Amino acid sequence: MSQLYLTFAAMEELVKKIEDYRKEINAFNVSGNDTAESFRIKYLGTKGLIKSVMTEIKNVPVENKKAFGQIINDLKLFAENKYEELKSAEENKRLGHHTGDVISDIDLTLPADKLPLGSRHPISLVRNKIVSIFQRLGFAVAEGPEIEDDWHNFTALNISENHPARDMQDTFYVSHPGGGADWMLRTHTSSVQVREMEKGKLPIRIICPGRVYRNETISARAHCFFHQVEGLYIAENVSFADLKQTLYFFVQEMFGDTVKIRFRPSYFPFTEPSAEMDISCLICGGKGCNVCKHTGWVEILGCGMAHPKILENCNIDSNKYSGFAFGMGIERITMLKYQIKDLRLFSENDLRFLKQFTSAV
Ligand code: 2NL
Repeated sequence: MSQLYLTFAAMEELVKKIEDYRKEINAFNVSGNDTAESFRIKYLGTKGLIKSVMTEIKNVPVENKKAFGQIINDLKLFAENKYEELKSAEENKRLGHHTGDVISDIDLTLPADKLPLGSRHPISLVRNKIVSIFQRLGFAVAEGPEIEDDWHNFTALNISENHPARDMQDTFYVSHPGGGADWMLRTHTSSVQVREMEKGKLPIRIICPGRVYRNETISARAHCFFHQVEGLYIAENVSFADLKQTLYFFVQEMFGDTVKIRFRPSYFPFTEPSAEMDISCLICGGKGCNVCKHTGWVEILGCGMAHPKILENCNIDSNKYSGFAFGMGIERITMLKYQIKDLRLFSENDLRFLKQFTSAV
């Protein structure tokens, strides 16, 4: 069967039709029933005029097909651009932009969307509380570096060369661009207190909150980093009674005034004598429960009188001055305060956990 191609006259007519459509499209404006959508249906729709001229291509003789394809494609692009113009013209009309007036269906008086509000980390809340209690007793906050040298972290604190705390198993040693002596992540904030003592300004009454690092296997009760507050008071005639009264005040402010304290003898290389302090169990009030392992008491901190040797190490005359020091883990205090059973919750960033601590302590 032979293909029936358009005659020359018919092709001329088709070109004319395409030119007419272009003129119509150019003149189209949105008004009344003439909308961007009616334009789309008329020209660009599946049964639209451009589709219908496209179907004519099959009847165009081979040598003219390419030229026809091009002018029809041009027309289609022209109509598509026009359609986008018409849509934005309609949108502008809807918003009243064309007249410059402010009538619009966007209500600018509506309250803004709620911004999700974060909450403080429980460790921060408890640290702030601890800091503010000691500030009321005249303690100033001191801070120092997390990467320390052997002197400030160990030697000045009377921690001997062969002390197990220095072991690779307990301490994270780091290489330092400056090279030289041993560098490490501080294992306690006592190093900050050494730096304060070395400044030579007395008396000293400071607390040192901060993050510390120990090379421990992570579990419900241990982590490779945790947070500490250490305190140091050095002046003339500071006694163990001053230490007891200071810590008793702290406990009453932190846990309430029905809480009792007790001291047990202990050992730290940097204090003599040394003690650990317990508080009466917050859960059972001392009657005995799981939290206090049926003893009625829970340990919250270590403390003692500053060892004369560390005073001398920092060029402080230990005949003239004496002092007390204490150290506590913020995680431990927080776990007791909120009955949190697993240390790992503090560093997992699970919002379901963190969102529970919105109010001030
Ligand atoms: C604990 C025990 C303690 C200290 C820290 C200290 C610091 C200097 C001098 C003397 Cl510069 N002592 N700090 C003293 C006793 C105990 O911490 O169990 N901490 C979590």
